[in-house]
Amino acid sequence: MNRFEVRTRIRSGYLFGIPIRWAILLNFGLWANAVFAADRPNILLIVADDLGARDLGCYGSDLHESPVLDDLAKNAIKFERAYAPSPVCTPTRASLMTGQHPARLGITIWSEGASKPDRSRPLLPGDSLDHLPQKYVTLAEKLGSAGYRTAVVGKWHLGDGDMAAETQGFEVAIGGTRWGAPPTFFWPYKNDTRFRDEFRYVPGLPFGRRGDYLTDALTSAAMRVIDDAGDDPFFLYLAHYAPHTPIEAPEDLVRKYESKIQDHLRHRNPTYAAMIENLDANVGRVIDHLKRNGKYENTLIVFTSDNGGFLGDPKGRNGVVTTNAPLRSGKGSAYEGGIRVPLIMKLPAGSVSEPDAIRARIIEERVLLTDLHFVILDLAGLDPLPAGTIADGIDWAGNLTNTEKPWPNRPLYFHYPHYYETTTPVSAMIDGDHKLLHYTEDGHTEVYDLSSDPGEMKDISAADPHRTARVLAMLNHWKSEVGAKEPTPNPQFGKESGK
Ligand SMILES: [Ca+2]
Repeated sequence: MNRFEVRTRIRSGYLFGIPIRWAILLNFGLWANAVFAADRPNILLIVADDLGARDLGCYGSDLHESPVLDDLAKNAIKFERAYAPSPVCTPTRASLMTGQHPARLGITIWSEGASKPDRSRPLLPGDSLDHLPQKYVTLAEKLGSAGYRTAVVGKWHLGDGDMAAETQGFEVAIGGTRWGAPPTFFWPYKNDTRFRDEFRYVPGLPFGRRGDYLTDALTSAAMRVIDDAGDDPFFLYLAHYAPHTPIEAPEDLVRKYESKIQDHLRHRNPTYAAMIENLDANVGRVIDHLKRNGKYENTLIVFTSDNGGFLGDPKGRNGVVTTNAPLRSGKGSAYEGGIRVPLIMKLPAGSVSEPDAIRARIIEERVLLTDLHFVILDLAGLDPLPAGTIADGIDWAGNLTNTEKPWPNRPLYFHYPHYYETTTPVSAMIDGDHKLLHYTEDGHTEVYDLSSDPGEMKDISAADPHRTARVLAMLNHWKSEVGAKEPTPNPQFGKESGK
């Protein structure tokens, strides 16, 4: 009897011929965890940083090469319309860990931005926490209590000290801090001068040599974690810093792309391209390691990114980084380029009854990364929604294993009460193909039909003002329900400083 049969029998009311109410009397929960932990699938959750929706070969890049992920997408499940719940790092990561929306968590900007809110603009940003409070039960805590060995390797960005990853359910944490990026991707991954106003470092890695590259080192650490889990099921959150700034990559790969750049290409940053090819090769190293150790088949692999591609700072250190075209805008924005991300999943063997028929699929439905919290728990054989769970995502694991099952319909919400190079404070709602954005600073609303206008070029808010008003009211209702923090007028804006 595998775990899926067990779950079916639990639903039927009997297990091993024992009525479930007796099993509950026998403290069934703990017993089941002890008996079946070894049978659970391993979970490898790889989250790239700032990787845009069009940055991989299989998602339409005309420059970046990503043969490993292309191959995984072709032979597994590729999502065409996956959304991060936030256009920036920390909120999306907090949402993955908790299954709650960033606006409900009160975490709406990256950690450093929450610590030092921008007071130079017409609106003061909505209040945001700079860490994930302990009161939440994280994905790692849930999986850990079901017998998983839990590790995070790479970016954490949800606090340090009392809020470090080690305090949020991860037995092992390597390479993560409250910071969103390393000062450099080259050994020793720290700065000898201050990075803005901080000395930054990447903790927990063994000795390296000059020229060693961070994505390679994190992957090696992840492979050791897999070895150290032995025969226990593991949850490995492999949170690569690449391809976030600073845009730096191994020299040989940069040269390769320098020779490939042409004026007509959409993607034209050779160093960024090299970061992505290196990231892809490192995903390949982990996959090969799983295969060598006989763990690949029973591992759920999820590959995604935390927000849309970073357009860059044309006059700054990083230059033009990427474009998410034909999607509009990029990181920070509630337009599609800021919130759409790649998402590829490989199911563990045993989770589907006809693996060949339904493993390789392209899914067009709109999904939210917050959903992954529940989908992963379900695929791990746990109850994703025990009584009392606050869920801002839905569990569509059943749709992956049963192609006949209709996908649930629900609106998607976004709330970014902050400024960024690409935006002023904005909230948005997607209902079917209908997308509404509301900009707080000047109060204007835009509406797009994503089916005919995926690039959000033609604002149709005036075409049906009643519908626009109704959808805006729904968005506002949702914001008040989750307690979304709003920006407020900045009384100091426009006044002389007095100096
Ligand atoms: Ca990010």
